Amino acid sequence: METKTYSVPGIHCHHCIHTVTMELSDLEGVKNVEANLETKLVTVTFEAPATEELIIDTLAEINYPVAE
Ligand SMILES: [Cu+2]
Repeated sequence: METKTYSVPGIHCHHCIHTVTMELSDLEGVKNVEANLETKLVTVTFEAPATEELIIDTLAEINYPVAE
């Protein structure tokens, strides 16, 4: 199990929080998602088959790309 935090500047409101949380939670292996509206940080706890690459790719696909 791994926990990583990503900066997602596209988060603007509670709808964004909901979307990001739902989409990442749907990934097999993702155990917990916490998205913070004020800091725009998304903390994800996951294990295989989920990977960091999959999480980053998923965020990009739903138009919430992770900041470099
Ligand atoms: Cu929003």
